[in-house]
Amino acid sequence: MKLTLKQRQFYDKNGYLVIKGVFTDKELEHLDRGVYGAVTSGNCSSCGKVYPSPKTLYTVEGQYQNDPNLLRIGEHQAVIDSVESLLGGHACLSAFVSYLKTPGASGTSGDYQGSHLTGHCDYKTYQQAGSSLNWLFAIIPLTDLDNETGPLFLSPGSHRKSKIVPVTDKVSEVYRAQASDIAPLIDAELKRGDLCFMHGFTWHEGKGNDSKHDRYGIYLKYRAIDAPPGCGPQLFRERAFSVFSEAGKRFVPHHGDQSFTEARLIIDHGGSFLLLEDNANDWKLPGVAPLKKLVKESVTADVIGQLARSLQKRYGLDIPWMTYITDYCNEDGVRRVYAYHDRKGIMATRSLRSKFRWCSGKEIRKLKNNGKLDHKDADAIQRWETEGCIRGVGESMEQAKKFAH
Ligand SMILES: O=C(O)CCC(=O)C(=O)O
Ligand SMILES: [Fe+2]
Repeated sequence: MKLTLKQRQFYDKNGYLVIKGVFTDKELEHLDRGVYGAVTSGNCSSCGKVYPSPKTLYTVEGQYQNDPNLLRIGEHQAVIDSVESLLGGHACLSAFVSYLKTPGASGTSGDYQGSHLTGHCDYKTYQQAGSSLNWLFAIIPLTDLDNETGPLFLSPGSHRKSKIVPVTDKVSEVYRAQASDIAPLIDAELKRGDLCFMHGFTWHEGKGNDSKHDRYGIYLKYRAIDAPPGCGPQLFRERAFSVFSEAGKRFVPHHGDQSFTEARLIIDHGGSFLLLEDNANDWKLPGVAPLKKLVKESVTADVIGQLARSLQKRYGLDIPWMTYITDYCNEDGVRRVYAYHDRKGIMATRSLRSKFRWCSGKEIRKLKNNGKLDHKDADAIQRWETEGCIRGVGESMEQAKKFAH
């Protein structure tokens, strides 16, 4: 399904687009089966409440599912053609969630920066999907979101009130719009079988379920391939990845069954990189290993938090933000690497203990060739230097809440 120029212009102006009646009854029944299969079998999060408990939100995370009825919607032609047209190039899934709210369940909570009690914007530096600088929602309601069931409200044009502002030549931050900056939220009047695209900066609110039936639907998040999440992606389990077709696997680039066991940081001061002495004259990027057990709801933000706290505690390095570069897998688990641009030279000028050294790109390559620097560290530095990405800042939840704009 190709979007018309008019549809793309509507999306650019309003930060959302609704296409009516996209899915066939058969396709919708597959999705029903997928959502209810997960909810009734308990393969979802619900604070331990067995379905059907009243006033309960059941969250089905596609990352942990293996049912084609549910997962194959992530590569549905009508969805991905439009997504890639709106994001301006190749895209991938950054989150795959289905929400089911039983009668009496409340609406969404407010923005984390506190300017609205129920409406919010999901660009968040501490979230695996929300911290990309170019992402959107593809929403597929599976019930009519009428007044009783709980409409999806959104604020037309609100996506333009948040601003992307460069921090360095490689990384940008977002000045997030506040509730007072945006137009009033309106009912998107979504019905079962519609497809709604919503910009990642668009303010919105899902109302509570005052009806006598379940309110449920699919909320997919896609990001442009060249706009990685500042705080790093969460991994789809291999069993979820394997459900996608050969052609559809490109929508799930981050997958694996291992957990995060280590995190390292590239500190870049004008093309010089900070290395830490390893044993016997070898060098490595500073970091933390092993990581302690991660908080399930915010794994990626927790990795940043543990890395930041460890670098502060062990070496006195204060890192205000980091941006995700890549992951390396070995038998023990996943090592995640981030970068920080020490633009002001705060770290470069302080007297670091002798076990640190600053190295130019040339010295990095020499150390690597002499077997004195881990190849993965050298690779991460090269990616940071050469990859043409639109990178945003990633933060731990505490940092995001402390330094919020
Ligand atoms: O309940 C809804 O329709 C909105 C959910 C929401 O805010 C979200 O998925 O980010
Ligand atoms: Fe939201």
